[in-house]
Amino acid sequence: MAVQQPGKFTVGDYLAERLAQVGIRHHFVVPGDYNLILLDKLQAHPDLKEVGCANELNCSLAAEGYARANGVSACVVTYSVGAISAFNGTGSAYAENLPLILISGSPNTNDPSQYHILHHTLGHPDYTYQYEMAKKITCCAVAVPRAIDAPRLIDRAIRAAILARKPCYIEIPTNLAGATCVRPGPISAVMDPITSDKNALEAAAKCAAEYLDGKLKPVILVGPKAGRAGAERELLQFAEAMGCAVALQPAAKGMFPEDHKQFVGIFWGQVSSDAADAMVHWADAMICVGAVFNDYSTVGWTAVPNIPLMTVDMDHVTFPGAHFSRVRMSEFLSHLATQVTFNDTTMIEYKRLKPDPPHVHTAEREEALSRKEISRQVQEMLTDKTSLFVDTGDSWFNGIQLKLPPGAKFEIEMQWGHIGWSIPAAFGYALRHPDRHTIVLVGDGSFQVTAQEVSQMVRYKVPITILLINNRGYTIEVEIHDGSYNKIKNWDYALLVQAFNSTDGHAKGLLANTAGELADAIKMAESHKEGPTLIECTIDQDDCSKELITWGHYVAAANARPPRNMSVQE
Ligand code: TPU
Ligand code: MG
Repeated sequence: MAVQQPGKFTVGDYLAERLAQVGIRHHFVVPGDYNLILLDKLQAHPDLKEVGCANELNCSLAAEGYARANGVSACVVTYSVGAISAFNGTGSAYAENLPLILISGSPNTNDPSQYHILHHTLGHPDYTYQYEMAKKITCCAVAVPRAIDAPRLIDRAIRAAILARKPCYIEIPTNLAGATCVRPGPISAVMDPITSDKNALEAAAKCAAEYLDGKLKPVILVGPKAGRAGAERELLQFAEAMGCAVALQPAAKGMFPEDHKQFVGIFWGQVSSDAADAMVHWADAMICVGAVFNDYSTVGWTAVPNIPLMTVDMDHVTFPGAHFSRVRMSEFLSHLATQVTFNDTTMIEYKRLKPDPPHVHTAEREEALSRKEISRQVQEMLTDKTSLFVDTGDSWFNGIQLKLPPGAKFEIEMQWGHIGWSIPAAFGYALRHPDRHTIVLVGDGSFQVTAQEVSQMVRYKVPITILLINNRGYTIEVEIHDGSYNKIKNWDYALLVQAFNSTDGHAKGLLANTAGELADAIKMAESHKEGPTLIECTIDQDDCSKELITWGHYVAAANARPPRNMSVQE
């Protein structure tokens, strides 16, 4: 604990107070001499709990996961050696629309003018490079030059992040964290949202009515930004007012209830679930709510909708031939819900197209474990209290195919797609939601990137269940483009967990080679509350989903398109 000088309020205290006021209860840190005084100040705040991470990549991804659970998060690192690693998780927060506050300590304010060469830096006395780099991956970057500037700059960065649902960057020199500072003003100045422009909202609603006029088969397509905009309740209200089919993009899974009668599956081109692709192709009007069309979600550009779209984004609405800025998604959807005409034509068609429930084979106890059997058993684990994290690899496809019971939550990082994200992100998330059962589906290759963070789950006694699918390599890469680089060194994953336990930990590491062993391991995991349980599930190298093979084929084709500007001779 820092020794607090009574009556002295500092830059570090100011930052601590603002973090607590925006609702942060855990801040993720890796110490270094440029941030130690700052860490003392944050530690001294009664509402903030410091959470140490094994490295700055994991620290930033833990904060990324915490932002998913909490709406906003903070990651505190040291200069360059720390911050440049933390830029990766910050990039994830940018791509995934999460307000992560990246805070870095920095050199003493006297050093640049004295042309001092400092440790942890590039070795030349221009110390602006980190701030310049941070500008590219945040919505607002500030470097505090004097204590007097801290309140204004800290408030500016945090407000920008909260409004834009993007990360921000705050750089605090080592000799300013403990410098005297004024106390913060009302937090509403930082937190209060910008409401829609009334005229734009009305005009957009009118345009929506015109767009839908005369259309017979409207479909709603929900994308990941619907959840990030906090518009799930209004989306439901709007969808029920429309009465039409609702399909979700893969990264939006969980943002609309899957047991709802209007849910028609995950639209993911040729690897869609249920009959979502048929419904989307059948539609004559498509209301895209927070949709993101990238190469992954469109299966290498093979599934781009070919009808004019109405696009509802986080803070604007676009139609063929019209655009309305400063229209908030939630306000627009609830407003539109009162204006639209009920039209359930697509639901009548869906009843005809909906595939019958698949026949699911239950493996015998002694049968060698397979991907299908893992999915079957994971499906049975899901309850209203589950939060399921799926990492890059076949875990994406297996996760997307699962049926989420009401209340279950689903987390995927499909825009940034950093292998290993799920381990630190689930750790950060679970600290904020100790009431939920966090389950992670992760491949062996992904796990090896961020495995150290299992040791924090041990340290903080977080009962996450990790199902590590060991197919001995980078199968998703094999399906996109194979080579010897897709093979990896095998580990004894269950034993690794024992190493993290050392003498005082309570994690369990289990190995499942058969269906029966997996069932027993899951039972053990469900009753184990003193720390994480890692279950290594071994499957054959070639045992992957058909969706991965199809998707991999088209993504590879998109990657391989020849340059367009080739000369005729070539
Ligand atoms: O199911 P499976 O075997 O595909 O999953 P696993 O074992 O986790 O392998 C994932 C392989 C993979 C790589 C190497 N998926 N994407 N990549 C490329 C990649 C490299 N580095 C980072 C940080 N993220 C990536 N997505
Ligand atoms: Mg693998």
